[in-house]
Amino acid sequence: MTTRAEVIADVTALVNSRYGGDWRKAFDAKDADGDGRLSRKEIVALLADAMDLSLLDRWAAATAILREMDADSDGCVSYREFEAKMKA
Ligand SMILES: [Ca+2]
Repeated sequence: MTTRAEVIADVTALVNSRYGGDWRKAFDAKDADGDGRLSRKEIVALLADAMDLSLLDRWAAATAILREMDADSDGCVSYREFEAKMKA
């Protein structure tokens, strides 16, 4: 199992190393369809870059992230939701 702290630590490391610490840039890069929200599939792609996990574990972690971050329950994570949780 992947803990929330591990996910945040690894995603933060990715944002720092690849996007110069710019969360907005990282979010936009992973928002593949450009709708301003990260879908489960887009979150899985983000985790694939950030962490060395099996596909199954990536999906489980993405589901946990959605459950926690998706404040308005639209099935996606908005930048506001993403930033609020990740940078907390
Ligand atoms: Ca999207």
